[in-house]
Amino acid sequence: MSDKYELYGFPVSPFSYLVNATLEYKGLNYENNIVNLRKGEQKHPEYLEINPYGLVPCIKFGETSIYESWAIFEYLEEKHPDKSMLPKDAIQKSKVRSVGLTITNELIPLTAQLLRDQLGMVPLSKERKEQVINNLEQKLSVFSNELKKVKDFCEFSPIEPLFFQAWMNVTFLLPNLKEEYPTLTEYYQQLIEHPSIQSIEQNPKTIEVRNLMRDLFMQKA
Ligand SMILES: N[C@@H](CCC(=O)N[C@@H](CS)C(=O)NCC(=O)O)C(=O)O
Repeated sequence: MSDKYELYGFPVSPFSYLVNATLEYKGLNYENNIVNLRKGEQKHPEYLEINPYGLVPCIKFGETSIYESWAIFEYLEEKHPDKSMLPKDAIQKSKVRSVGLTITNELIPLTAQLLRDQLGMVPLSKERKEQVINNLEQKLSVFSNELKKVKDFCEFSPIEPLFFQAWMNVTFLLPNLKEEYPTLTEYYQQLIEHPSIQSIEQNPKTIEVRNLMRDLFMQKA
């Protein structure tokens, strides 16, 4: 019997994107439920029953729910190993995790600070904003080298969806980085063509959220 998964996510979140792309790549049966972070739906009591921390993503099947994007990914990878998203070799596997976790733990939190500032949620002083941008740029330089070493270990790993959405967010805020990091821009362009990413991008729910966020940023600009 194949499990039917309920995905709870918000497409512009790279963490949600990782889980959505994993479900897509593995060809799993799932329903995509949008938790509108702009409306605060992640803090609604019904959602807190699924993820008591009130964050996306989360998956639910039967009575079980799992939160934390990497925990969800690891569960799906173990349960549905056919289309593996990790290399078999232990060293390569750890390297892919290192690079993927750097996106999660280093690049995304810095970008999130800039996004929250741009939306007026948690404004940054001019000085602090410059520090965050410098820090992000330094990390991107290292990341761009590290990525080269691992990107051919696996056809599609957590790195691809995490990077795809994170880079979209970074360059939305700082468009000049597209030219500063041509290898990252080129990699992003290649990823747009990937069938699992195409499938998410063509989903009307994704398009709706992307338009919503774009309008919101235009209003704030
Ligand atoms: N470590 C968590 C992070 C999840 C997270 O921070 N999600 C953000 C979206 S990118 C969220 O739900 N934010 C809503 C809020 O802070 O209220 C994971 O990997 O799943």
